[in-house]
Amino acid sequence: MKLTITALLSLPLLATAHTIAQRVSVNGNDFGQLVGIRSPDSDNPIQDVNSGNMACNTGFHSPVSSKVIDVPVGAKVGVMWGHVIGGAQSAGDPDNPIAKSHKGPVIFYMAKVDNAASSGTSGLKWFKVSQDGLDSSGQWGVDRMISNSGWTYFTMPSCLASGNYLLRAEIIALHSASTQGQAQFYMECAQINVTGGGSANPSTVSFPGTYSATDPGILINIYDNSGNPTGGGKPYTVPGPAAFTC
Ligand SMILES: *[C@@H]1O[C@H](CO)[C@@H](O)[C@H](O)[C@H]1NC(C)=O
Ligand SMILES: [Cu+2]
Repeated sequence: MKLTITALLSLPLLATAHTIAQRVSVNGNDFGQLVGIRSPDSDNPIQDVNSGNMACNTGFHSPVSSKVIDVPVGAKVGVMWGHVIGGAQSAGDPDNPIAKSHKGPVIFYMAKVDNAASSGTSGLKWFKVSQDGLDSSGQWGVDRMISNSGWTYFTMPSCLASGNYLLRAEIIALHSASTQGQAQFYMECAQINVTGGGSANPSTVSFPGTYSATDPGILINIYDNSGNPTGGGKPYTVPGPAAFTC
């Protein structure tokens, strides 16, 4: 009972302090606010894993960028998260880029499309290219994202086929995830053009479809006996398939 009360007390304080992915960089070149990425006006999470909006969110800030960002294979790709569009909601916003309570993994997926600027988002075939969950010291991908001023990174696999892709950047906030349906999913899709690639054919999954509300990385109590959100010494299983490697 002590455990439960301690955990609950640490939960709801910052429950409305959410996040939006809103900038893309390639090898350190920041393309700027809302360029080449479809970002919504609202920072609210999706909590229904079966929602059609699980692929690339909805309610985009208008106009949506028509930019398709070239990404050479092997490049360090960055996506930056902020509390609201533009980053801080007010000067010194403690919940920018996200509330510190929102522990969880940082994940990237990609889907091959004909034209990243105009592609729809239903029925796409997604593969995971990167995941950053919980490390042995109790630090989450979200902790590292906050330390990096909202930036999250992965390296573009060298064997992927050249051409247009949607790049799906995702954060799952697990502060209330011990109740089914309370994990918070944040995702935005960037419009990219992979260049210099190979001929790999990754196996794929669907959004919605690949996550279940009862997956061990989605329905989970992340608090230890003292109420610390460090996973209680247990390893964390990031939802979805393994990350693709060449
Ligand atoms: C993708 O890159 C290739 C190679 O540089 C280029 O020929 C093509 O026009 C680019 N496509 C888009 C949509 O940017
Ligand atoms: Cu939130």
